[in-house]
Amino acid sequence: MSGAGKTIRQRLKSLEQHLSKENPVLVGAVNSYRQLDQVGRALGLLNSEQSFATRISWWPMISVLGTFSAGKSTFINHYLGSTLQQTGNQAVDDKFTVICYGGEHPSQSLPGLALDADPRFPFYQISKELEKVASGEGRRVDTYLQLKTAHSEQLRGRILIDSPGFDADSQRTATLRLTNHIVDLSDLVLVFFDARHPEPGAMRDTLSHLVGDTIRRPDATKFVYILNQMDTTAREDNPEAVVGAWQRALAQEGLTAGRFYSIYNPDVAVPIEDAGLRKRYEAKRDHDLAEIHDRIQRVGVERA
Ligand SMILES: Nc1nc2c(ncn2[C@@H]2O[C@H](COP(=O)(O)OP(=O)(O)OP(=O)(O)O)[C@@H](O)[C@H]2O)c(=O)[nH]1
Ligand SMILES: [Mg+2]
Repeated sequence: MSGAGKTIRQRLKSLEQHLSKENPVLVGAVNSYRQLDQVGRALGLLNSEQSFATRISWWPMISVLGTFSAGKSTFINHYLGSTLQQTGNQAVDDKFTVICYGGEHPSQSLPGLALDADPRFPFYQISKELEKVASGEGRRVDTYLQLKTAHSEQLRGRILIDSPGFDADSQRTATLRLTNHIVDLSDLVLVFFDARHPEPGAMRDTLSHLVGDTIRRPDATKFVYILNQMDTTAREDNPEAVVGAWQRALAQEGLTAGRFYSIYNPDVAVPIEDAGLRKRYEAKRDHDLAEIHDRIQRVGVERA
């Protein structure tokens, strides 16, 4: 595994090597952390095997959250241009998946322990945090997290996080803790909802947890709200009504600012027979999808 037995010095060295391939402007920052660590050790804030460098995310992070089967994984696959993530209507993924650039190598899957042991990722020693909120769960970090590498240029210099469908009622404390951790560290948070269930009832829990808590944040602008599967409204041709109901539900949770998008996935959408209607739907989708992709692309640049 990436370095369970490595010293912090070796870890920082390998952090530099990875950064030089993906995000060269940040290489110099590692040294600043070495200096800061010396100060931290002198003050007794760090022991010899700790580093401030492990307390931030070195990779700009984009996370995808939202309701069950809203199309989170399908969106990520489409963005990456590969079938990395499993999709389907049966709650297929019950883990958070950290997706990072794998260079020329074929995709690889690694257990959550790899993330727990690697300071390049924002889950370094997360098992300790899980243990704090839910005794015994720290050891089970593999059931909550996995790491995947993919050969996609879209991933160079950034990481994407796919998440299991959010359901506050049945969510374990450890999952909620991880969700908060991810939201805190993310540069951009895409919150997915499903146009098949735009009414408040189906998404109340998700709304109050994911949205209700976000409005008071100083970094509220990093949240983007996406109503997906808009193709399913074509049969009744009522996209405005569906979007309106959804936006009212968000407003009820106190959310009136932020970016709202409505899209559907070109790869899996129900075909729209009527040519005029199809054009209208495609135009709206392409416009919104382009803006979302642009936001994702900009994340890496803005950070650097
Ligand atoms: N019609 C239509 N179907 C979609 C769209 N996006 C995704 N789907 C389908 O919806 C189902 C769920 O998609 P996923 O991508 O697995 O959804 P998810 O949000 O990752 O689901 P969980 O990880 O289980 O929460 C799959 O059968 C997809 O093919 C869309 O825009 N339109
Ligand atoms: Mg999924």
